[in-house]
Amino acid sequence: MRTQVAIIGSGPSGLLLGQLLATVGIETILLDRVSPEYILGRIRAGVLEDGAVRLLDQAGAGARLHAEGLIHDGFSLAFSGQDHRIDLHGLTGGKRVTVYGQTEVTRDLMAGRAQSGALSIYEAEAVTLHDFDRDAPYVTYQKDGQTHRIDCDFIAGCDGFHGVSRKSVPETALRTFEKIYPFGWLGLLAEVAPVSPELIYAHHPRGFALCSMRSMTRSRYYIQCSVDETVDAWSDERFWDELRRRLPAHHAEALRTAPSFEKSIAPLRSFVTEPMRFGRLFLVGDAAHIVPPTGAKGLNLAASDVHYLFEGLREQYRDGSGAGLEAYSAKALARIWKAERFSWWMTSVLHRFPTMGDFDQRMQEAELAYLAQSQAASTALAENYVGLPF
Ligand code: RFL
Ligand code: PHB
Repeated sequence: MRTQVAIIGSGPSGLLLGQLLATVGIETILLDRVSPEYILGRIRAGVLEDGAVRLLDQAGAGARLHAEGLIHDGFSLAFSGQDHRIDLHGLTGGKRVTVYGQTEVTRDLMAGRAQSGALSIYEAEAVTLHDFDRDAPYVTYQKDGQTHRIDCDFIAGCDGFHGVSRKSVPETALRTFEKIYPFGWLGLLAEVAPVSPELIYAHHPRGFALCSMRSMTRSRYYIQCSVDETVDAWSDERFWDELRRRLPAHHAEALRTAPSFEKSIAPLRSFVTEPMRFGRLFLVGDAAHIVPPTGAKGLNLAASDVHYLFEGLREQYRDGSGAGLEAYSAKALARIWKAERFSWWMTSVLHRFPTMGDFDQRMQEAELAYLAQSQAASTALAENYVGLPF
């Protein structure tokens, strides 16, 4: 088989890139290790920046998002038993975010790809990247007991943090930066109205909590937990009790509960690989970088990477110029490091670290109080939360 761009990974990065390339007639074949059903069973991001929404529109995948997504003009920072609203819309001159689950983004993109007739190969085993440091790269994989080969011009490594693409690059050719946090997030999904119409990011001496949602009848809640915790140790009752303890009293009283239908623990990590290009291989999204979810940036960063790579590939095929592809890594990384800083900072201010003493607790409370009172400080928070330009 032959294609122009081989895309490894059918998460939001790979699917969005494929749909954007299809709009300008660039052919792709997409490979994933698992099935579409498995991918759609993963519950992940919930908050989209305007830039990500624009790209989904450009890819022709925005219709349901506009019909069903919830526009949020602000969120609450809860600490010392009180709410402090961050007015995203007012502080950023009219910007806002859209609450629409990654599962739904992925479903919409998969439907678009199926409609366009582009080839997707799921449950592809032993995906291997070859000769991307030369002129004629190719990808091999196994399916139904046979080895297959795809020749291509470029390979887009959109296969997430545990994928094969980054690992195919010689270790000496890349530099990685990593920070692992000493806690995780336990997340729960339930068919029940959210406790409040806006998200609540709650700081508490017992640990961080987040009240989010997927719709006005479906809630997504998270509580900070220790890294060695298992889901089995958390009955729904225990989860709801712990969540209530971390919220201001009026929210704890208003919280409505229902049986959970998904519960999972995610570790928190910051990670960046430099550079993001090796010859004809480009790393995109979680394959190149990870942020802790506190700033809601992971999926949005994947979208901005895709934008830069799409523009580079379009320029290459339309004008024969490699300038955009040359600039891909530097442009993407400039935005990534700023989102890394923001996500690290949100995580540092809002979580309980095992080494914290009373002094550190007061420092966090003072920082949050300053944020709530100072227009300059809350503007900086709002500007990053709605997304820096790209
Ligand atoms: P994905 O989604 O991990 O997709 C990678 C795909 O590659 C496949 N794959 C392979 N295919 C072939 N061969 C191999 N060897 C392969 N290895 C892997 C996988 O099966 C998979 O289908 O990466 P992508 O596309 O870069 O997308 C990144 C986002 O998924 C991620 O950044 C976000 O989910 C992060 N995130 C959030 N981001 C936001 O912007 N806003 C949020 O509110 C937000 N909340 C979150 C989050 C992530 C979370 N978790 C669980 C990590 C909340 C949580 C709890
Ligand atoms: C979510 O709804 O899953 C979500 C929302 C905001 C975050 C992280 C996750 O910062």
